[in-house]
Amino acid sequence: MLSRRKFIAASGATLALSLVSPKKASAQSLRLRRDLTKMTPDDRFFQQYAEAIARMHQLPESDPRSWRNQAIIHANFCPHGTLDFLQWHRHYLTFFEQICGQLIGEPNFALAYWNWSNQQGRIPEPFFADNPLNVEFWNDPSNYNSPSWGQIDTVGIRRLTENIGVQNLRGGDVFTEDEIEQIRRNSNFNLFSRELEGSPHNVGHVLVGVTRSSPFGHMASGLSPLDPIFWLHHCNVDRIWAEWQAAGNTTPSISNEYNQQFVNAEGDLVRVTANDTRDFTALGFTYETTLSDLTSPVVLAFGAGLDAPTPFLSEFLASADVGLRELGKADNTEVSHIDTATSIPVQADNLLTNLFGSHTFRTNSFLGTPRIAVEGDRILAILKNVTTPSPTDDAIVVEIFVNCPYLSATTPSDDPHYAGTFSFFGQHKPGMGKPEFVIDITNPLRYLAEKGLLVDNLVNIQLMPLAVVPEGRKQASFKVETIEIIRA
Ligand SMILES: [Cu+2]
Repeated sequence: MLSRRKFIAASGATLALSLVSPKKASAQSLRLRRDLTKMTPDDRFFQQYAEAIARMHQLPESDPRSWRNQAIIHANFCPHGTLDFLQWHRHYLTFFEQICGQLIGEPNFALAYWNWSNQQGRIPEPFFADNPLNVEFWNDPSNYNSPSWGQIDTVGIRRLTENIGVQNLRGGDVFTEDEIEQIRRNSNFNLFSRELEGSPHNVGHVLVGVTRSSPFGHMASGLSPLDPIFWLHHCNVDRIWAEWQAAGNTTPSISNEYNQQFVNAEGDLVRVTANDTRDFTALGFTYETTLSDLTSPVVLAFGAGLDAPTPFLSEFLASADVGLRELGKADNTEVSHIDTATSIPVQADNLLTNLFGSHTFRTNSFLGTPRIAVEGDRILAILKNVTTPSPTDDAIVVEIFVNCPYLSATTPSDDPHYAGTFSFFGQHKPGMGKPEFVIDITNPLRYLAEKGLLVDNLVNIQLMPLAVVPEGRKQASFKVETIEIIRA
């Protein structure tokens, strides 16, 4: 199989070109969010965060900053499956971070990001010790009836242990650095946001929260913020968005207003908008990984047979937003069930031509320095109008394969026909449209093309829903009504 990770270093690797860099405040004045998985157990962060959680538990029920009230904000207002998913959660994290800082008297207190790509996606040791970071330490019952999630009854447990990380579980390959990098390469915000949400974000909630049997752990529900790891899980989602932004990609304007949803460090309700989040340094924080300047971009090339581009970098910048092109679309009426493959054939025009075209994209994830890169075009499957399982039956991961003649529930995810995985999380809000999921199918298509198996331009998208734990609820069913194949 081709390795898209192998890159050919460009000729004339260092190009002296000054680029427009995103607005940057001085790094010292910003709260610096660091990688949780690289901290030693005696890092000050653990003690500060534990103290903040303890203080929030001590606040009276009437204080909107209490641990439970902060979690209820999520159950009442969080948007999932919408295009302000990232913006809403960025506000949510930032106000929470300021509340923590206020309560412990450390205004520079910064959250940390749980980098699932590191250490097989394990949670560090202090989260299992006898202290406020351990979800079992409090054992808060959720017991809440939410307008969008219905009755939530979860308890303080997690499926992960000190030795089992999310990458060790079925569906866990969405957390590898290769997969995250693939998501960051979407220069289109909608595709980027949906892939980030549906795959590592949703799968993370489900794999952490779905335990052997009901009641599940908090992370599987709308009251997931009752688990201290929630905030650091979302911080990692936010970090990936910040890196995508720092590389020069554009988040479109979304006019949503969030009035009286969040409270500030003093506990006062605030009025904010989705667009307020686009410049994260204006919100007072940054990440270790977004600090580098856009001063020495290097051109890299990805994919078989690609040479690094020779024209001037400015031309690549101008063309970095590759046009999206629909190659094919199909409707489906078949309902999907656990352990059973659903196959949806889509006729895609000019598949081979598009599979071996190329375009540039922006990334800052190599050695921490922003780069312009060229790669072979990618083909994405967009699963549209998805009728979701009921909230009590959605403890599943859905693996996607392409043109696999022998697909069964035991086909492993390192099979060359495997494309990606998504889960359902929080897409039940009344009146909300049916969610969409974005799956990158380039790798299996390139494998098939190399084997000469793509002659008739037929892309057979196969869904394999799997119960997260065998003891979990197994009756989940859902329907993907439309599939679109696009070139990105
Ligand atoms: Cu979430």
